[in-house]
Amino acid sequence: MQVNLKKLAAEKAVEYIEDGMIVGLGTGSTAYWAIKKIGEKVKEGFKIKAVASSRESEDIAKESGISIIPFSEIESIDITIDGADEVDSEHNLIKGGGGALLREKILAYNSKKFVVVIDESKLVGTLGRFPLPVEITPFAHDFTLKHLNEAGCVATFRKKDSKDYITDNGNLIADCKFNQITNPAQINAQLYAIPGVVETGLFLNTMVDSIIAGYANQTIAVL
Ligand code: A5P
Repeated sequence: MQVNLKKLAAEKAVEYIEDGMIVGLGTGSTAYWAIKKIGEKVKEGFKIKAVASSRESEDIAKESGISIIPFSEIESIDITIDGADEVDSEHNLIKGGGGALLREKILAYNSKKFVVVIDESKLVGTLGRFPLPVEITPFAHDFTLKHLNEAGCVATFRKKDSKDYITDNGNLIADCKFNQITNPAQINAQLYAIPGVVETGLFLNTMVDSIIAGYANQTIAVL
């Protein structure tokens, strides 16, 4: 039987959650397993409250019996569990393959502990093979795309069913193919400086507390 490595890593991360905590729910096919596991624990009597990084995750959480609370009711988040598209050797991340990077970064930034769950295919030496998602305003989006391209990548608007992909925040996503991002902090700052850029999918290692990776030999490593 083939083991689901995303599930393995996600369920390990759920062990970090303690009764009574405020939990941030990530987005994507790995975070999905964490949400389902948290749902199981809630059914067993675990009392946690959650905030979600996307409408999709909010729906999965509600279906799983997890209470979603408004941000106005909390001061911070105890732990957020989320996936990633790439993790480099210094634990910088590319995120946003699922389009939720802005809300994901807000959750990560406001969390006491940010735990990233991946299968081993996400581990890379240097970031950049996965196109970096950048959320941009619809206003004057062609100008913004032009400046993204000048930053050393090939940037294209993400499409869904041949239409522009629209984020939960009503913005667009530009997927920026760099091939190699050798200095993530510098690229991040450079992209932020472009008016129209709302957020980048670069999550610098200063934001990351733990990385839990599932390996094909069915082991888990906490990095
Ligand atoms: C969602 O916007 C992303 O940041 C995801 O966390 C990332 O794309 C990883 O997704 P999977 O867990 O589906 O691979």
